[in-house]
Amino acid sequence: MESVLLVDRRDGWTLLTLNRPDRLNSFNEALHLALRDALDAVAAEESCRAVLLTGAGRGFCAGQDLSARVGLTEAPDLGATIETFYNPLVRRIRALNKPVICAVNGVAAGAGANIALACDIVLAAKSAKFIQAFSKIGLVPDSGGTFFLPRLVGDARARALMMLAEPVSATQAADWGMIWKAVEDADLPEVAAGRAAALANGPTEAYRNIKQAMRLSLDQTFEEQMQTESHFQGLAGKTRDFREGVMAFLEKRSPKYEGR
Ligand code: T3D
Repeated sequence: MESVLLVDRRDGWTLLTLNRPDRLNSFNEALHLALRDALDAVAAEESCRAVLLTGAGRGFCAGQDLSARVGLTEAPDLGATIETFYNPLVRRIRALNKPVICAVNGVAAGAGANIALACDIVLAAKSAKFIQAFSKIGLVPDSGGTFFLPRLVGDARARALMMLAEPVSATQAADWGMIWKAVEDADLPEVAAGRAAALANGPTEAYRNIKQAMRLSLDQTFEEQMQTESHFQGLAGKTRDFREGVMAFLEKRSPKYEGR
């Protein structure tokens, strides 16, 4: 049987493909565990300096596999499944010590939409859609959706998206600042791989600290954030990549970053 997650180690970066295409790559326990293990593995691999997450087939991810929720006789404790599966996944993506690009190749619904938004850079095929599908089945957004969406698109749009559960096209999502870019469907794999390769050849420590500084900026005051910036700049100034970046600039050549 083919794996529910395809892990493809490329030159300096890793492609992770959600692989349950006949269920629109919705999450069952096996997919959760496989993705969790893969993220832990790439976090520990020094040779991997960027991650690209995408989906197999025509969809990116339809959130929770609802067939696993059929025939429940008792009221399930969904809070517990969120704490056990979705929250640890989103925390891993946010805290990963290297950049994560998400290539949304098709529909991203429910937790699938919010897992995409948890990534550092989101590219989407023009035919892709983002749907906060939760309220359609009587649920509330999870996987960080109530945190990310108002910050990305503003309160008014976030509320309407969550309550109306209407699809947002990739182009609209890009216009609203919900994602970075919408690209032609046929171009998505190549554009996303190009970006992952570029990040894999970049100053990894700087990227890691950009992630941390951005994470802190969501909760901190201006003064606290200024201190955060000086802290991280202090660290960046001690990296070999900073020295290389400056030398390359002065010598008018492309830098060769080592990621440290
Ligand atoms: O339970 C907990 O642990 C709480 C956590 C919740 C997290 C969540 O993510 S809740 C939200 C769950 N997701 C949804 O409600 C989305 C359900 N899916 C859809 O609304 C639609 O499928 C889409 C809008 C995403 C796509 O529509 P469309 O018309 O392009 O495709 P389709 O025909 O509906 O789906 C294709 C197949 O995938 C179909 O199977 P079939 O008929 O070909 O055998 C469909 O049943 C299956 N599929 C799609 N989404 C799911 C799914 N199967 C299981 N779970 C799904 N989420």
